[in-house]
Amino acid sequence: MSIRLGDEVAAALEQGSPVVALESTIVSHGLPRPDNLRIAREIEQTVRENGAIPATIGMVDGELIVGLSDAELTRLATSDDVIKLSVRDLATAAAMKADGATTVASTSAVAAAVGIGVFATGGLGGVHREANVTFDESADLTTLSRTPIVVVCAGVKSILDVGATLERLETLGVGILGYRTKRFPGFFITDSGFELTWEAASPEQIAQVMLAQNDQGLHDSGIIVANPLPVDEQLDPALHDRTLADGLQLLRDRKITGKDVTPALLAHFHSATEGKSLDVNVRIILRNAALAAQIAAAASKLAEAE
Ligand code: PSU
Ligand code: MN
Repeated sequence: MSIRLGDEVAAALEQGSPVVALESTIVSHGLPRPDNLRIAREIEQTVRENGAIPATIGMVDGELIVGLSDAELTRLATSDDVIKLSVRDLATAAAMKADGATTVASTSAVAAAVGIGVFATGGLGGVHREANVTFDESADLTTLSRTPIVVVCAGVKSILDVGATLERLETLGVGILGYRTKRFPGFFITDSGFELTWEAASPEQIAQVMLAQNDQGLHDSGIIVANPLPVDEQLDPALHDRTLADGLQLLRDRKITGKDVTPALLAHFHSATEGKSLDVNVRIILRNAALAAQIAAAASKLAEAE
């Protein structure tokens, strides 16, 4: 894979300074315009304020870039021809000189390939409701089964089948740590209703887990850090349930399937809640960016002490 590193990211990786990978699909497809560009910049700023260098990943003109410049980020946030790229699309999109945004799956794969160990996003993809018929399961899951990276997220979107997603993650050997909780978060809502085995108390402890995994020679799978919103910041659960039911009906009516499902449901949430879900979504991402930066900083410190 031919990958260009932004100057700042290249220097940080060279020195062993903390770096946090960020995805671009949330910018191009997950957040509404024109807020998306401002939010993308805020995410990067939050990573900096918490002690790490942000590396937003995406493709411009067929070039895969780790650490988009502000001009490149602007292009992916504003152009109408940005393709949502999963891992399987990366080579074709490069050869075809496309502009593209990377998902959790492709961001994880590219970040790990250049030696970045921590990645912040909003919510992970997973097993869709009715997947027993549609087979719709995000490549985020299978990619994490073979990619050594820590992904900080607020669980999986409540639009998915959360129980089935957790079962698949177990089968695929992907570890999950609740951050200061044993309840798996439900993205817009604090608690998805599912219990976790492991709870991490601090960024340092998560860095210890990364080190232990490496020392054990188990270099080929990801770890999910599930970071829930405080209860008083979640989307009102009743509003959430109503919006979700309407959204699922809308998908059926419009026959929306495949990679368009996630962006369509998120857009429905943002318009149907009159921006309430957007505020919550932004809070989620910024909190995850901060925690990811703290984990990356702790991991760098630990590596230095070795
Ligand atoms: N979660 C969000 N917003 C998003 C996504 C997830 O809150 O935009 C994106 C991520 O890039 C994730 C992708 O990897 O959706 C999952 O898409 P799919 O279900 O098609 O695999
Ligand atoms: Mn899918």
